[in-house]
Amino acid sequence: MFTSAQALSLFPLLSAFIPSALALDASAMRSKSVYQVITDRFARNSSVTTTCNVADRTYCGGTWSAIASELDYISGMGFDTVWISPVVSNIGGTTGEGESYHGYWTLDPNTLNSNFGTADELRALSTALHNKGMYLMVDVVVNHVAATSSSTFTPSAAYGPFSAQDDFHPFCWITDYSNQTMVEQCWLGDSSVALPDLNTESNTVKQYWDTWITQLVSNYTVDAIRIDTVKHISQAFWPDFVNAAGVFNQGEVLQGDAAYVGPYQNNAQVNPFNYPVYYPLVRAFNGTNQNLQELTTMVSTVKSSFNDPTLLGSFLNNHDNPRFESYVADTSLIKNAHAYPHVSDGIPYVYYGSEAGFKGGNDPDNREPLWTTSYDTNSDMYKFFASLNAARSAAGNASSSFYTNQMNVSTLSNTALLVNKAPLISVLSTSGSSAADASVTVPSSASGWASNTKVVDAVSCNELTTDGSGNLAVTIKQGLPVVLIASSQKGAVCANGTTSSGSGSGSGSSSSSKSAGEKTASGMGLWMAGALSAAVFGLQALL
Ligand SMILES: *[C@@H]1O[C@H](CO)[C@@H](O)[C@H](O)[C@H]1NC(C)=O
Ligand SMILES: *[C@@H]1O[C@H](CO)[C@@H](O)[C@H](O)[C@H]1NC(C)=O
Ligand SMILES: *[C@@H]1O[C@H](CO)[C@@H](O)[C@H](O)[C@H]1NC(C)=O
Ligand SMILES: *[C@@H]1O[C@H](CO)[C@@H](O)[C@H](O)[C@H]1NC(C)=O
Ligand SMILES: *[C@@H]1O[C@H](CO)[C@@H](O)[C@H](O)[C@H]1NC(C)=O
Ligand SMILES: *[C@@H]1O[C@H](CO)[C@@H](O)[C@H](O)[C@H]1NC(C)=O
Ligand SMILES: CC(=O)N[C@H]1CO[C@H](CO)[C@@H](O)[C@@H]1O
Repeated sequence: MFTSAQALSLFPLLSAFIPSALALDASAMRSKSVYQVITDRFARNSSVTTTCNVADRTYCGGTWSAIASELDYISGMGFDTVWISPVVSNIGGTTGEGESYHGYWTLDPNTLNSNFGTADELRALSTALHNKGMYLMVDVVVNHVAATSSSTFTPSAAYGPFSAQDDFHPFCWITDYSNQTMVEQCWLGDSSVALPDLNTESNTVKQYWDTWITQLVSNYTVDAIRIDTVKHISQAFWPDFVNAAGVFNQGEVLQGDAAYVGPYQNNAQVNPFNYPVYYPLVRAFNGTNQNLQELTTMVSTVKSSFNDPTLLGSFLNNHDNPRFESYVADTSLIKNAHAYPHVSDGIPYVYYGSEAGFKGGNDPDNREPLWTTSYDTNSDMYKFFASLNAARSAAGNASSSFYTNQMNVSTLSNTALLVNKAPLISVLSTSGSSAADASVTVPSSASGWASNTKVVDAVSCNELTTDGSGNLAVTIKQGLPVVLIASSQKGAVCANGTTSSGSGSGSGSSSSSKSAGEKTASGMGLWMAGALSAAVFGLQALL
């Protein structure tokens, strides 16, 4: 988790006593695993007891301090980075689309959204994360502000820095998404809520945002940023902005076409979420025995379209799309689909509530309050995510090139996908939980495993051994995913040797979520020791 090389790389920052010593760069980010929350919906003070009805689209009371009080729930699953909603003040009142509880309707980027807390409370969340060896990712919106109507919108002091007409592109709705000029210069939104489009070609606007992001990152010791609506700003805007941020960025380019999305990484220096893989991924597991070809083809297309696919954001669910669980009820299909982002190239993102079995469809249904679940750490899916994070972390510990080596994906049968990201090798299945046992072979030529190699499945905790030629016979039971790593990692992925996620075998005891928590605690000890020695090294070098 904290190598001596990473410790050394922190030296210049620590020696200058800048609190942003933890900031994540691309290389550090590859080993992270992100849990996305909607600040308003993840946790609130227990003194607030009003009913949160998602259909109302109103503020339900979630705060930064309440997130800080539930970090063990997040780290207990093995996530180390928390993505929170945009933090700046939003338009008030009720619109035809409810209130600004999600944080995406900016009013004044110079002030914070007081519904979520104070500046001190945001800093306290950042500190609480860092004290646990975790990281803060903040969502930022720079494309637009918000107004209740396009016709009555007038720039004013209420918009903080953006009070001049020249700060905005003239009004027009985006009506043709194939016209990139229109996508960049016309407005998002509709007659209920218009999103006045900032003139990001103006030097005043551009300079403001570059300074703003530097200060935001510094004021709250932000470790990484998530950038909203990236494709709605010209590519030329981004390099200066992301350099001013100085931390890793993951950006929303909401498009499934890899040829369209690729240049945002290759030229604009934004690391997009992997929407090109998202759509085929959903379709691959959206029912039993779906065709896997579209997914395997897209993996190749992504490899040739992006400079570095290992820096893309991998996800199955988020706040903008119907939860996968709104399409599919089969628990095995759900597990296979969720496994993919963790066992493949890129940085895995899990949307809060996936561990709790939430199945909300389109916005606003997919923005359920989590407090109704009492933060259950014993659910099957909670333990499943702990297993996935442990497997990924163990693979990263076992091989220094795990995160940077590109995977190879192929089919082993009509219903079995081989995701080879050695030393983590997974067999994902579309056969569903009521399928009969099925046998497939992971060939030595793909895995690189020698004869008689012992491996363990991080999901079932079953041990398997390759044959005399290094080939591995794998039995897919109940359509569950199989996530394989060398048996030497068994202690790391299967403490107590019991199943961690209700597979067909093993006792399924509840101890594994506890052991995941314990692992995090001991990992923190190591992390503190690393930070301390880096600080001491920094001081010595200064003297
Ligand atoms: C909840 O509110 C009370 C009273 O304002 C405060 O003392 C407490 O710290 C709050 N807890 C959290 C988790 O925000
Ligand atoms: C694209 O949109 C811009 C801005 O609205 C407009 O000026 C231009 O005519 C459009 N181009 C085409 C080919 O429609
Ligand atoms: C950062 O803090 C400084 C000093 O308090 C303040 O002037 C500035 O507006 C803050 N910027 C942001 C983006 O929080
Ligand atoms: C998934 O399948 C359902 C039908 O079972 C369909 O309505 C839905 O559109 C599909 N979702 C996607 C993203 O393909
Ligand atoms: C994927 O295949 C390429 C070409 O055969 C190989 O160089 C690479 O190491 C493979 N990746 C993994 C993770 O095995
Ligand atoms: C990987 O190594 C880190 C740092 O030594 C440790 O905290 C973590 O528990 C390890 N992960 C696994 C799954 O063993
Ligand atoms: C060998 C081993 O890891 N044993 C542990 C199994 O889980 C229990 C409960 O969490 C621990 O107390 C044991 O130490």
